[in-house]
Formats: sequence, structure tokens, C-alpha cells
Amino acid sequence: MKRVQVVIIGSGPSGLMLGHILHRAGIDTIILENRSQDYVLARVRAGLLEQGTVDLLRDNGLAGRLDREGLVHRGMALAFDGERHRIDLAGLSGGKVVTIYGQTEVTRDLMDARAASGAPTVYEAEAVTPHGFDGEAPRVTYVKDGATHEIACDFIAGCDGYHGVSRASVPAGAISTYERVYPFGWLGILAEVPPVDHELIYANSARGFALCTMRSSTRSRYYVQCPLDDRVEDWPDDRFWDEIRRRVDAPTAEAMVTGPSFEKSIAPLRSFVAEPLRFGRMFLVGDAAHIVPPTGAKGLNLAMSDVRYLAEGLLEHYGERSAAGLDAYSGRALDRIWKAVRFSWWMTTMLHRFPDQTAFDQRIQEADLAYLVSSEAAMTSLAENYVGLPV
Ligand code: FAS
Ligand code: PHB
Repeated sequence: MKRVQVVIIGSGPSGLMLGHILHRAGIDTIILENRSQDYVLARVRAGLLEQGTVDLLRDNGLAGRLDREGLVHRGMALAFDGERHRIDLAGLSGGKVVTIYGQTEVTRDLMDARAASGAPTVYEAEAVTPHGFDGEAPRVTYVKDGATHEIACDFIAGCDGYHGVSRASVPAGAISTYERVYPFGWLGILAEVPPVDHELIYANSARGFALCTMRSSTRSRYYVQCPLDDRVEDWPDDRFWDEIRRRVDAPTAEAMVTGPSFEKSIAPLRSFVAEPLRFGRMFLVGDAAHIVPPTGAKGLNLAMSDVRYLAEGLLEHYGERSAAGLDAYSGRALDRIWKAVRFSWWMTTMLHRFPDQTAFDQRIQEADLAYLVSSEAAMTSLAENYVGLPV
């Protein structure tokens, strides 16, 4: 039976980043991914990186293209009631910034680094299944080209996202989950048009939420809140552009450059946390452990802080023969996870129109926003969460 020190399930940002750090430390890994490499790369997801994520990539020699192509942002704006209010992120957070660099590019950089390292990744691995992680001899089986393979290991890292097999393999009595499903989704488009502003604009309007973001100085990403039962076919480009311009302030609407979208998708929104994150010799990482509504731009960034904590624990285990880091992983990660889940819930609740929203709820939302932009303390709280709480 083949043996490695750590089997990583999933070749998304979590699995690839963990594999990269462990490989650099001489810890042998294999990544098992059930989709094709192209499929993984084709997924359009996050766009905004916290400073901690940029630092992690840079510390591991992965920020070359990011430093050339990433867009550093020192502020963002909230648009509501016909006005736009800038939040001075850097000024309110002691100089911290965020960087726009699409998850697709992060994943591409990580895949290139993995390929260059020679460390193995099996794409289109079927029936990946963790075994024996509650004992001292964990192993993982999978099927590739009709042949069944078995890998013995010391540890399993479940980096396989919300719908993955890792969390699903944990006995129901050993895990607790916490969830809130939001009664709307986000319809997102990509278009080769210049962004409407050099910073992000989050809009609260009676018609629903909208977000103006970007991927570069020539490529824009826009989102509008939509009903859960909407389909992409319900949203031809003309309807999308008309709708988003109704949801932002007038100067933003007038300045918006429209054009044909080349990607359009609808994502559901949920808050989800699994506890704990360790089950014997298996650890849950990233979206396998938690999901946040993208309103706070936390999903990918939380995955990266999980990776940082688990990698530190594994390096300590193999280096100093200490179990302290691994023993602390779940509690340490969950502390930061819940604070990000709270922030993402707060941003989502404050900025979206809920189907059952009463007139009282509406007034509270308006008061929330009015207080936020009138209070340096409130804006400081938003800023320090948005740029990323300490890792
Ligand atoms: P991922 O889901 O990215 O990767 C898991 C990998 O495991 C996938 O490649 C999957 O194919 C594989 N896998 C699954 N089951 C498997 C099995 N049984 N065997 C082997 N492999 C398996 N975050 C933001 O910060 N901002 C955003 O705007 C944003 N938008 C999003 C939009 C959508 C539609 C989604 C779904 C997520 C969005 N996110 C956003 C969150 C997203 O970026 C995640 O946080 C990020 O992908 C987490 O990375 P991973 O933990 O690696 O999980
Ligand atoms: C994105 O650029 O895709 C993005 C940015 C910030 C968010 C969500 C998505 O809060």
C-alpha cells in the first residue's frame, strides 16, 4: 500500500495552499481531487484578499503575479438612500489594505506551483473515501481509470468544500453544525468593461442589494441580490444592467460602463459552521468546515487562515514532535471563523432586502447604516473586520 504523511482531499485554494506549505517543509503529500483541473479553474468565485492571505502567499513564494497584477484597495463605499459613503479602510485600521485578485488566479498560481514542485495531485479521482481516521492508521481509497487505489497516511486534511466527503464521513454524533440559509441569492456577472469606480461599492436599496467590484482595470464583476428561484436565463444582460443601475446611487449609475457579460451565475447564500474541526487524524479545512455569505468577502480568506493554523500544527508535529499545534487547531480556527461568520452575517443583514422585512425592519436597517457612516467607532469596527482580524 502506498504511504504518504498527509493525504489532502480537494484541490481548491485550501488543499493547494496546504500542500504547498507542507511540501516546502519536506512533508510528503498527495492531493486527491474529484473534478478535472480545468473544471476547478473554471469556477468563478472570490475576488478580494485580506492582508493575511496576501502575506501567506508572499511568505510562501506565491505572490509574484499577485504583486504585479493585484489591485490594492485602501477604501470601499456604501451606497444607500441616494448617497455614497466612503469607508477609509487603511486610515481606520492602522494602514491595513485589501487586494483584488481573483480566486481563479490564486488557484492557477497554486496549481502551477504544485506542478513545478513535482508533488502528486490526482484529478478526476472518483469515490475518494477517508477511512480509519479515528484510529492510528488512517487511509484513503479512491478510484482512477477503473482501478481502486489505497493510500496509508499519518493525517487526512479534508479540504473538499461544503459538499465534500470529509465532513460527511464524520459520525453524526461526533459533529455539531450551525446554519442559517438566506432567502435570496447573488447573481454575478463578469464583463470586459472598466470598473465603475477604483474601489468597491456595496449598495442597499429598496429593490435589493448590489455590489460593484472588479478583477482588473478592464474587467468588472457585478452582483445583484435575486430571488432563490431565479435562473440565469431570467437575467439577460439588458435586465441586469438596468437593475443594478437602479440599485446604486445616481452618479454611480451614470458612470457605469455596460457591455456583454461572459460569465453569469447564481450562488445561494448561507452561514454554516461545523464543530469541532478535528476528528482523530482528520482535520476539516476551509469550506469543508464553514460557509459564509460573500457579503464580507471572507470565504477564501477564512480558508487561508485555517490552512495557516493546520500547517503550523503539522510542521510542529513533524519537526519538534509536538502535538500542541494540532491539538489547538480546532479551537484556534473556530475562534477566528465565528468572528468572520458574525461579520458576514451582519453585513448581509444590513445590506439586503429580506422578503419578510417589515416597515420596522426597514427603519432599523436605515438607522444601522446612518449610524455606521456617522460614527468613527462604527466605521473602525467595520474596517478592522473587513481588512481581516488578526490571524
Ligand atoms: P473549494 O470548494 O474551493 O474546493 C474544494 C475542492 O474539493 C473542489 O475543487 C472540489 O471539486 C473538491 N471536492 C469536493 N468533493 C470532493 C470529493 N468527494 N473528493 C475529492 N475532491 C472533492 N468567497 C469570497 O471570499 N468572496 C466571494 O465572492 C465568494 N464567492 C463565492 C461564490 C460561489 C458560487 C461559491 C460556491 C463560493 C464563493 N466564495 C467566495 C467562497 C469560496 O471562495 C470559498 O471560500 C473557497 O473556494 C474555499 O476554498 P476551499 O476550502 O478550497 O473549497
Ligand atoms: C468579488 O470581487 O467577487 C467580491 C468582492 C467582495 C465581496 C464579494 C465578492 O464581498
